[in-house]
Amino acid sequence: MKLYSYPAAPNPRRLHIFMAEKGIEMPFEPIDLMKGGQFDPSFVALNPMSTVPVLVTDDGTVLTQVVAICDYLEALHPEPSLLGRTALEKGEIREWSTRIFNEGVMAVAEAFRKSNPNFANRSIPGPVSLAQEPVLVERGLKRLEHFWSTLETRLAGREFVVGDSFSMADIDALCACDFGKWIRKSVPAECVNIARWYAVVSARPSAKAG
Ligand SMILES: N[C@@H](CCC(=O)N[C@@H](CS)C(=O)NCC(=O)O)C(=O)O
Repeated sequence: MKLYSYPAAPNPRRLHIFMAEKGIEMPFEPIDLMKGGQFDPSFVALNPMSTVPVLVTDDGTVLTQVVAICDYLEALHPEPSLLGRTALEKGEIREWSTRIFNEGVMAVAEAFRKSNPNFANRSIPGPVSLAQEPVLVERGLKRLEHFWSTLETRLAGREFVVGDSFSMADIDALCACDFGKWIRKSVPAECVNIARWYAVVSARPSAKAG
């Protein structure tokens, strides 16, 4: 097995925290997104979408999506469970992970990629060249406000996003909160439930992965 990644970026970080929680280590090749490593022909041959992370399994299968890689690794390393043990836990974790990704991570991505000069004509990851649309920055920021309020409500009276243990939903929420800092948007001061939860999950050793 071999992992190609750039751990500091938000999507790879989701995977690196997941692996750290499970104590999974594997051969690793850094793909430096700051230096355009994702467009190197040898990497494009592996993943034509030019995104990280990428996992190549022992039989040569290429997985390019964080959720797919996590599903695969959870099946190989079930403990500790991060994707749920019961049918209901699995459903609820997927429900919240997906919402947090779409409503939180993607809201920040929208505001970040559509405004940062380093991403001119690269407003979405991958090989398609698209101009930055300032209107999407505003939209991303509004979506992010809505996300904070959704997460704040969800965490009222809860230690973790789903159930009574740390899961992928917490990993995704942690990465969404930290990604917000890339656009200088910290969790609003009035979100006391998020602040309490964040103090706990960001103190886990795995949070340093990525
Ligand atoms: N759908 C992919 C998305 C991965 C993705 O967007 N990765 C970003 C880093 S966070 C990337 O590789 N960006 C390359 C670029 O910006 O050119 C997944 O879930 O893993």
